[in-house]
Amino acid sequence: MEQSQGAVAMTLSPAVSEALSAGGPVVALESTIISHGLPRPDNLAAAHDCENLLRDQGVTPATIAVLDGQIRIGLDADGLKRVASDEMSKTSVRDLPVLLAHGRSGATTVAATAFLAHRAGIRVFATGGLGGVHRLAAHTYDESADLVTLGQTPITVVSAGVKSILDIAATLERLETLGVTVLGYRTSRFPAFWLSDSGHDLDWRVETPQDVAEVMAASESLGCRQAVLVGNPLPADDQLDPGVHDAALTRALAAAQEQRIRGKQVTPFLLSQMVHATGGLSLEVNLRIIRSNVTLAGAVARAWVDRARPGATQ
Ligand code: PSU
Ligand code: MN
Repeated sequence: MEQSQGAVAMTLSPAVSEALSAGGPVVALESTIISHGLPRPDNLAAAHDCENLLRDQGVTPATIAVLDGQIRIGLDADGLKRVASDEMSKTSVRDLPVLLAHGRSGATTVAATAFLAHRAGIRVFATGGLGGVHRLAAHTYDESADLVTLGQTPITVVSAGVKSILDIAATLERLETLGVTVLGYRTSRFPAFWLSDSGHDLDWRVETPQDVAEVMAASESLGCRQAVLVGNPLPADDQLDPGVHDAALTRALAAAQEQRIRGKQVTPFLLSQMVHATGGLSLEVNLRIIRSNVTLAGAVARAWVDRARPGATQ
């Protein structure tokens, strides 16, 4: 269904359109993780898996991408297949105008997905790991647009913190500066994606999806324009073995330096190097992270709509 939000036309899938008009729970999912974050063919299976995990909870999935210059909120099987199999550009907010003007296709990052989901009226978004400040940012200025966008977009993002390929301390400083509300889900430590604990303390901890929904409601009532970030760690038993992780990360970072990887190639390059250097173990952990975040985001989306319906069962 074509829906005009301001001047921009967005195509909502019938399921997403119905759920939003009925005030039902909806969770946005990004497409860069499918196109650039996971190797084929696991990527397509993971995309379907995430959607089904949400449907099993009675939540409508809205995977977001741009196809042939059209903003698509909720993809059909063909759309998911295209994102997983076609060569598609990694699309941040700044790329959206060009894709629309030129009728091009692109897989949306956390930044572009959050931007579009908010405009479609979606309140909750699940990803694997948010982008952040890269380790050599003092020299390269490489900071993900995910951070700036979350500083300007009132949406709740469930993420396993940020990837350990990044400068996590600097990322937390930037989240503070940008006014993003950061919550630890059943933890007081910021997760580091493959690792459950980055070693960095968080100020705020929540215990239930309802707690998250209360914070969202308070943020909205204050008129905050910033996101709420829910850091959801894997249980320690499910994380990547820290020894394996550290050795692989050293190799991955060295390879990026040697090959002078720059710009938007940095994150996909490091992710694929990690898969290689861990003999596929990082991929298994990555898939567990996505499933866990999608499941929690579904529960948060349900808690959010249940708040708005007094007397509804929790
Ligand atoms: N986390 C993952 N896999 C990914 C990404 C994050 O587990 O593929 C993607 C997201 O789309 C995120 C992007 O927005 O990487 C960040 O890229 P950059 O550092 O270039 O902003
Ligand atoms: Mn970058």
